[in-house]
Amino acid sequence: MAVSLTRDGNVAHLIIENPPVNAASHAVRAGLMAQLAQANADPSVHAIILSCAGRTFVAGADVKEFGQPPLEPFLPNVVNAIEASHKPVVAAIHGTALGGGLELALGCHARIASPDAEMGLPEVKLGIVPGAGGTQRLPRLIGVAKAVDLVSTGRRMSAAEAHDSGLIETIADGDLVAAAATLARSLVGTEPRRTGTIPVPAFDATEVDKQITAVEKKARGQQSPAAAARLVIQAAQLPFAEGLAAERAAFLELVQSDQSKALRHVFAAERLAAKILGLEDTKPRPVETVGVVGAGLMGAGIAVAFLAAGYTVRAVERDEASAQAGRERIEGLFARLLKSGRISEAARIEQLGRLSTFAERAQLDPCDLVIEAVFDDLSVKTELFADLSTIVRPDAILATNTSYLNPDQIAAVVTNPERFLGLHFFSPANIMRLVEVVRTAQVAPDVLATGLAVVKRLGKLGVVSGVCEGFIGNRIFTAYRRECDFMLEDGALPHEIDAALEGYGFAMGPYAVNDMAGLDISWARRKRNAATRDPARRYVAIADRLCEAGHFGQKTGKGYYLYEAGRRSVDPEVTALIEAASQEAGITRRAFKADEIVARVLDGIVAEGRAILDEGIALRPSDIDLVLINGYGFPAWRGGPMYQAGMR
Ligand code: 3H9
Repeated sequence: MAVSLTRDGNVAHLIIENPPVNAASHAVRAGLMAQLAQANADPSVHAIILSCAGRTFVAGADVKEFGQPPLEPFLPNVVNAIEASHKPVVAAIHGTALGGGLELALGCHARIASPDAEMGLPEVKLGIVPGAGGTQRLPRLIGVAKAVDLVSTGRRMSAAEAHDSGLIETIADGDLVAAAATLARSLVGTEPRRTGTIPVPAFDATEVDKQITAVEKKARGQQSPAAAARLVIQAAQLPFAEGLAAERAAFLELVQSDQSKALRHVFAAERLAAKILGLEDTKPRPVETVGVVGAGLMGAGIAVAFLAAGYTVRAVERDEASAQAGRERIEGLFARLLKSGRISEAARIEQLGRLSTFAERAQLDPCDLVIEAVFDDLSVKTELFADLSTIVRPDAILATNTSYLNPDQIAAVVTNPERFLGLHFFSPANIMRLVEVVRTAQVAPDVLATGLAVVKRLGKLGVVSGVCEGFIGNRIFTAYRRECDFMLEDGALPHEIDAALEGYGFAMGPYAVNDMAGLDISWARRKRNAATRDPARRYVAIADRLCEAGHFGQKTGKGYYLYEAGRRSVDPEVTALIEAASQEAGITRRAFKADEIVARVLDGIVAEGRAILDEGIALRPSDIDLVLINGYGFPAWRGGPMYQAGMR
């Protein structure tokens, strides 16, 4: 039975059991209605607790039911029935109360949570708005500004934040259900506090308008974040029942939208990415102590990511001064996290307490996993891994963070090469969610499984890639850039290409990205590869010309654009240089419309994506979608390039 009823004296206990995440499927909704009615009809019941079995409170509506004809009772009616109960109902929350799960809790008359519980309304991430009263009840408890933040970002609140903001009454000390029963008993005989009857606290309308403008800008074409935010404002403007009706109408409309379908594809793709044929029953190796070799920008970001996930980190640099500089870099990243409010001072101290920095590689000997982030050069890496092979246990895992080198060539120097794989992080590594887990030729199944498990514990998204130059992401990005450079030489200008792609929803156009990253890194690579380049292939020399003219990007104040006083503008010198390059190549320049630019880029990406699939480098089209969305700013609400191309 999806919902059972047990008794503890005069308290009835409704327990939802619908593994794996207690989604509010039809059986749960029907069970809740039936058991609630029974508890209310029984005169010996004076109060009710709602809790869940298993690892979490209800994590949301059942996404598998979206797109199917809805079956009664609908979730909003279940929440209304709980709210209307004349006996007090207490939600006992553990794990993650998300979406429809939090909406169920909002319908209860009091909420108590475990200290490690999290709560949120992540519907916008699925291209929808909450559909069971979330936008109308939440502001009544936590105020409009905070509710706008939560519904438009979909972020989760910790139990502590939920308590401070008034979302929950208590954090349980010890046994959650026992504490919930005590709370429920204390409410017996009092009038239930119905969230829908609480007035929305006064708020600063000008400030909230600004907040919504910022939400719209950040959404880059996605509808649901601003729609959810506006519904929160309506909670303050409309009678409760009308607000609920407006929310339901918006939910039903958005759930049918192309944006929601695309985002549901992304949701499913993320779960699928973790499922690797042949690894179903493979147990990952235990990893607690992690070595990071090289504490530059990338290494420091990687170290912070591991520390934040609870690992013990030993970072190694080549000498004392570099080790000290590395420590300072890591501390600097933590200082930034603290300043932006992403972590507390207590967490910063605790996490940094698990870091040691050294100038000797021998100090890596207790590590279960060592990942390198040193200069991307084959001889540097082979020397390092040959040495590491003699330092760590024979079963300790070794990983390279190389972007372009062939990991199988590095594996050749590793003793027990089956413990070697690639973990390709994206910069800044403590922020970017994507990690390509690179399947080397000899990697053991449990080592690959460990790579995926570690990435998951980091809170990141792992996508398995085979070995090829640039793996999935950089190889496709090279094709994408090639297409843009062809258009540059044929007649488009950098700001036109960037504007077209940003208009499509990309976080940033490729030339603005390149200016930020620096033009010199890829210039050095092109020079290294010049001798082996196929002379029959079209080659656009504009990037080389820019570098020769000292345009290395933002750091030199000029790249594809001019940077003055922190402002970016079109650089006439660059326009002249591009026009000269076209002339030199014998090309008569022509105008490009935004649509054509976008179509050319998408075609280029999809063609390379198909090649990558044919070669078995990516396991499925949806993995390519995830890489582009999470590593290269492709708009998630379009579902990814392969989804757009109909490969679903
Ligand atoms: C909503 O609530 C709308 C309402 O406002 C209005 C309604 C009228 N449904 O992620 P995991 C499955 S919208 C069905 O690997 P974790 C998932 O597919 C919803 N299934 O675990 C996977 O199955 P499988 C708002 C779901 O521990 C398994 O559970 N809620 C759902 O890393 C394990 O998932 C959300 O958006 C679902 N809602 O993370 C929450 N959720 O093993 C979305 C998960 O067959 N969920 N599954 O592949 C999450 O964020 C994470 O799953 C969670 C657990 C944090 C809960």
